[in-house]
Amino acid sequence: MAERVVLHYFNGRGKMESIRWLLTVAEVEFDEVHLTDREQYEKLLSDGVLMFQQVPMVEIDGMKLIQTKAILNYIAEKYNLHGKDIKDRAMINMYSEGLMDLMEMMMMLPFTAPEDLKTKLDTIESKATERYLPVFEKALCGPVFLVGGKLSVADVQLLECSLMLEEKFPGIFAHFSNVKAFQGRMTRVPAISRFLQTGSMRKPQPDQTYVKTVMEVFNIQLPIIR
Ligand code: GSN
Repeated sequence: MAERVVLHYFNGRGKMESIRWLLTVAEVEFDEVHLTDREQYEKLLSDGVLMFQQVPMVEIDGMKLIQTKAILNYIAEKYNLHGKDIKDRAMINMYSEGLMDLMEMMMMLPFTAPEDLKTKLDTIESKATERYLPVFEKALCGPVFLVGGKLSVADVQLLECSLMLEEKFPGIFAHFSNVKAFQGRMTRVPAISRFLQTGSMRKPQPDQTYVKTVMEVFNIQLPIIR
């Protein structure tokens, strides 16, 4: 029997959350080892399992994979969530990169100086509504999925991103009815519906405990984002 997939990361969303989402949609069960202190991180470093001294790290199929995109691509390829050919894949990667850019902006919010928070939120909201959402609204005018009539990693990331956006900006989809309808369809997929219920492996919005742990593990001072 194949060994279970093990995720090494904080007990929070960060860069690992998209991986949790993708495994969930692929219906792959996983375990998690949470980084809670500096010693644990130093042990991973001294064991030589973090190629670039960074997490996320995922144990899968006898490998210890690092780099979020490489991990997502491996899972997407393995579970047929990466389109039918290289042209589909190019489109999927384009959408996926755009969504990661937007989600990374939101990921950094808890590490932002309080006096800069409003400006950062305003920038994210206007980028979301003027740059990113129009692209997805157009792509979903008719089709059920973003690329090739088939569920892909880009769809999973769009769903994750749409839920993150709504947490910060309720009503943001008022002028993006195709994206909102897509979100509704996706949340009715049984594995996704289970993931959205309390007690699943989905992580809540980052809180002060998460921020404090990340800072302690990496020996960093706040604010790291200005
Ligand atoms: O996408 C990736 O996996 C890499 N390109 C970046 C991973 C990364 O930045 N990991 C951070 C923690 S998660 N947050 O942003 C990390 O391990 N930082 C420690 C360090 O020394 O860089």
